[in-house]
Amino acid sequence: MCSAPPHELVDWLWDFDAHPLSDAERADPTHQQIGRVGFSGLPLYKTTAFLDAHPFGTVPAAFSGDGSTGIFESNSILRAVGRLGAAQLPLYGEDVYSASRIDSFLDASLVFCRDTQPYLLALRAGLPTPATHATAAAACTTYLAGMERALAPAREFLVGTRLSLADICYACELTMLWSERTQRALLATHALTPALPLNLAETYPRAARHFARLREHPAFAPDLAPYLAKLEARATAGDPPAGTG
Ligand SMILES: N[C@@H](CCC(=O)N[C@@H](CS)C(=O)NCC(=O)O)C(=O)O
Repeated sequence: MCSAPPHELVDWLWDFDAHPLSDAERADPTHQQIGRVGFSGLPLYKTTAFLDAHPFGTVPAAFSGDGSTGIFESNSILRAVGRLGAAQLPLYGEDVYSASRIDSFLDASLVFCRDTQPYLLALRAGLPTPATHATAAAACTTYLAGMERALAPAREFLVGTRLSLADICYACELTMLWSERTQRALLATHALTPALPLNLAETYPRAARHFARLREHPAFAPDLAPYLAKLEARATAGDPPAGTG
């Protein structure tokens, strides 16, 4: 497995054997592409084999062990991990129905992501627009209302009685949105407030509690806790002084 921060991917060769670009690879015209999402207008370097395996040319990108089969879309990569590790840890349901219900949550999460990604990318570029914000805010309302209902009256997990891919995906989606909390000053200059309500625990108490539980779960905490703590520290540092906001 190999990974790099998103901003470094412009200097990598996108391939089964992904690695930082050599000068010769950068100069090879067969590798040169123009990014569309998240790398809009930037040159990217993708091998023909990568594009054969990943027809939409996106990351995250997973492969079978021999590199012959590409798996794209993050939720499908999540499913592959769930299937590969089923004997050690069943995360993808106990039968056709529970697995399909997990799929239902993964699909709902993809729709949510589709509507929030343009906003998060615009925010990262320092250019949030009312239109991308409105779409993201509406997506948050739909997604969180569904999660709130799914967790009623006091369910511990989204599907069945154990942790599943549905919970993992939910934790990742909310974590992505958490980053906007560090951008409240920028949002305010555009007369906008975070699309994911700051008073989550009051508006969607079960959904908020579930996220709070998941971020502390031993399987999530090593990755999520430091990342969320960093975001929350930056968010607090950017808060207006008490009594002025
Ligand atoms: N829904 C997809 C989104 C993938 C996606 O949009 N990836 C962007 C980066 S955020 C990308 O690879 N862009 C490459 C390009 O524009 O050529 C997923 O979850 O995998």
